[in-house]
Amino acid sequence: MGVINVTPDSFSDGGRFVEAGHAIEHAFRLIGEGADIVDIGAESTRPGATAVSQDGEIERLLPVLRALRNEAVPVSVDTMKPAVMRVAIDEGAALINDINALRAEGALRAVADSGVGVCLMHMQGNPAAMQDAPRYADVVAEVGQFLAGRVAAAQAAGIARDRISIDPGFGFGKTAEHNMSILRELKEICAIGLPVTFGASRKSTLGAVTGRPVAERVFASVAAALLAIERGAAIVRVHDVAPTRDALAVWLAMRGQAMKSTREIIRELQ
Ligand code: HH2
Repeated sequence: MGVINVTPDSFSDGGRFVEAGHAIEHAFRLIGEGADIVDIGAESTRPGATAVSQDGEIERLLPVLRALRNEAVPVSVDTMKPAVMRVAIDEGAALINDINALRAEGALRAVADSGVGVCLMHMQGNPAAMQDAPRYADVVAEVGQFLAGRVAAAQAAGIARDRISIDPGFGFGKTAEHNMSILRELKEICAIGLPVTFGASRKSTLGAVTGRPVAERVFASVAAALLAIERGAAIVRVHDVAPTRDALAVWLAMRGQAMKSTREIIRELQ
């Protein structure tokens, strides 16, 4: 899953793709590099980022969604707002990626009323304050319990299990130590029995581990993605698609498997 932030203030690439033309160009670049899904976000979740209004978020998303509408690669929209979810679904999004796990009023309904997939992510607290004092007795168990609860809520609202992915939320209300426990024990989250999405790309924990600024975290991000895949992650959310695919190709080759493109997979399914 390649990340496109149509935001002025994302921690990793803030401001680079806020203009629709740049975001669209970047989306096509990531597809060309082999992204199987593109995830478009129009509101930064970075601690301290300024909130964007519902209309502002829709305005940023629309041109990008429309430009990608006829592409074979499924488009995911990273949003917490039910009204934005509904517009994104109408405009052809295949997946709603919600860091708030559909906890906003009306969010379960917005997804249940459609046939799209959903990614339910764990976050302790809210984006503004989540890094102030994250606390867990057992981070992996608590994240797992939260995700299982949200899956149950989604199913109760009418979202079939085969439409759901879960994400432990690397960096969302977690210290570097919590994040590393989650990566190390990711199999526990996979044991819930749903495809796991994992996103450590360029995050500050990787900066803490390597001592590198955001722009120099590509190798650390690729390492984290590969470790997550090895532990069972089904989707890795990354900013650097080409190097991640190279690492995955080596891992697959070691297992005697070949890398497939989205187009090849779709052709096989037809
Ligand atoms: N991380 C970010 C945003 N959305 N969604 C999922 N499912 N998992 C993640 O780990 C995740 C996510 C934060 O990264 P980024 O989009 O690069 O930054 P920002 O929130 O500042 O736009």
